[in-house]
Amino acid sequence: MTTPTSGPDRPDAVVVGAGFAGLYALHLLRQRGLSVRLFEAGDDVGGTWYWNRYPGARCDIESIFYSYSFDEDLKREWQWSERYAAQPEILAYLQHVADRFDLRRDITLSTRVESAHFDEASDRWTVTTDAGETVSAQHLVLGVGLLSSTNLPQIPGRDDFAGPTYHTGAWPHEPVDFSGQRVGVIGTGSSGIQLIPLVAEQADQLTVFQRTPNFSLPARNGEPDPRFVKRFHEDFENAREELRNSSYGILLEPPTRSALEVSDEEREATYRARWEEGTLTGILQAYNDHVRNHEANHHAAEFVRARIAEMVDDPQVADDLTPRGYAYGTKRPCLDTDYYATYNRDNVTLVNVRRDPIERITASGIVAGGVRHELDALVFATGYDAMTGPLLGIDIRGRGGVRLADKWAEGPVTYLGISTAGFPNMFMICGPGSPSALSNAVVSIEQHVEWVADLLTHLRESDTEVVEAEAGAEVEWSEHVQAAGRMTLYPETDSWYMGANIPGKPRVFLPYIGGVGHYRQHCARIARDGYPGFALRRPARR
Ligand code: N01
Repeated sequence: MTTPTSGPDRPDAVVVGAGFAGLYALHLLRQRGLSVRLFEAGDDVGGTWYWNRYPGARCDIESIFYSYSFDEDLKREWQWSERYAAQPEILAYLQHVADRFDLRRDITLSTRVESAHFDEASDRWTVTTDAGETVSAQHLVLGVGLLSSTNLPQIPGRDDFAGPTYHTGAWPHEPVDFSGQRVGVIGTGSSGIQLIPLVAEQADQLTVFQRTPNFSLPARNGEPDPRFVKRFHEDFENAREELRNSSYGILLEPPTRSALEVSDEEREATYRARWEEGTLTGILQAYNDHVRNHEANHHAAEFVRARIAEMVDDPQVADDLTPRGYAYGTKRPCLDTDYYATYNRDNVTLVNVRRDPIERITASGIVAGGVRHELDALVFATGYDAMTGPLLGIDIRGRGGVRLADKWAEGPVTYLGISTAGFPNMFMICGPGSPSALSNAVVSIEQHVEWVADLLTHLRESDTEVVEAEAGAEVEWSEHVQAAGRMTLYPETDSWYMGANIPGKPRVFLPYIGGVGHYRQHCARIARDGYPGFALRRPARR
């Protein structure tokens, strides 16, 4: 009996995850003639935008940028209703993409990939799912997301709470009504900052438990910016090229001057203008040294701190909401609608848990600093085991049965954030060591997917079929990623970029800060030069 070369349980590639990354990977690999199976744990496509249904969830990069650019017609035909679209609209967009490109026929929903083991005898991946299916694939493409492995902190008594509990990243599908309730929210990152104003409007009482205040700018959401819409409609190719070769995957005039070379008046005027713009990085990108130089950073941070003091009526609450002790931008900054003003409401209480630590969760609420806060519902806006969590959540084993979790025990080591030695034909989309979290993820996803598709095409054309990062190349790249990080202020801060939000997680700067355009050119050069740093070979057995 001969082994079939393809079929539903023997595709050329298995793609994991049906978010922005997985959907495009499925589309492009299929276009390149590969047979593909995509597995998605959710009951529908959408990834992050399927799971994050909490009130206020929306993107904070302008939707015209935070959407695919691989297809001009798709770009033209989808009109975003807002500058920063809300979760239902982004989910509808991804559902539209799945239908428009006929992706669903190769997607298996409601099915979680549990393990992926590399079989050296056949040079193929054996992938098993929680539905009991086993598939053998030549390639494994991991589009599992950066922020999809939820973090529920180990607070004493966490499971004793008698009322409903929610995590922003696993929000129920049925509407949640907080009317008449006393609601507690733990966490004031991007998710908490979006959710808190809307819960405050609905709930009887809202108590926010804040450990670290964040820097947040007003979103000034509204109509999509007509300048950008026009550019993409009239000058698609050039606009796309500019986006793809930018520093962060957004159209932005790169700063050329230091914050320290201008007068106080000029700096203040620039910050004020940027404050009015309503963009995530407006102030940070006003000068070129905000994330490299403490003094420069201090100016920008002080400007935002002064705005918080203006917006919050109670001076003690304003002080508690004021971020200090870390450089602005080194924890992921936020964009909000009415966040600070929410604390002027009579039904909102802020608990500074640095001053009044959470002692325990009880059946009826939270005890912090000796005070009992009685609650009917509790929301964890406590973030994610970022970047490595979703990958290590799958039992991945490479050559010699080595577990990825063991290989990365001291932190992730990758070549270009795409590949890791000992795990042939396995590709991470926006893996650790790529711009990913420090960029517009959609632009970075497109670059990775296209680069991987080109590599797989090259393997076919050169009759090699097996590709693996070389150990030396990945060590060199990973050292470069850390060295680039050390040129900035990021490593000084406890953030999820550093793995510092998860107890016991190795402290490693997870994303690459070299910039989207620079990184793109580097990857293109590697492809052009015949993939140095990768070993290409023929398969063990067809
Ligand atoms: O998570 P976070 P997130 N006791 O890790 C606190 C993206 N995103 O879901 O800072 C008390 O940022 C924790 O405190 P601290 C975006 O990239 C994008 O909000 O660790 N508090 C922090 O305040 C973002 O960065 C969008 O001291 C505890 C909060 O919980 C990323 O996802 C929207 C605690 C977690 O903040 C993650 O954002 C949403 C404890 N034991 C998310 N443990 C947009 O596009 C944790 N905290 C707009």
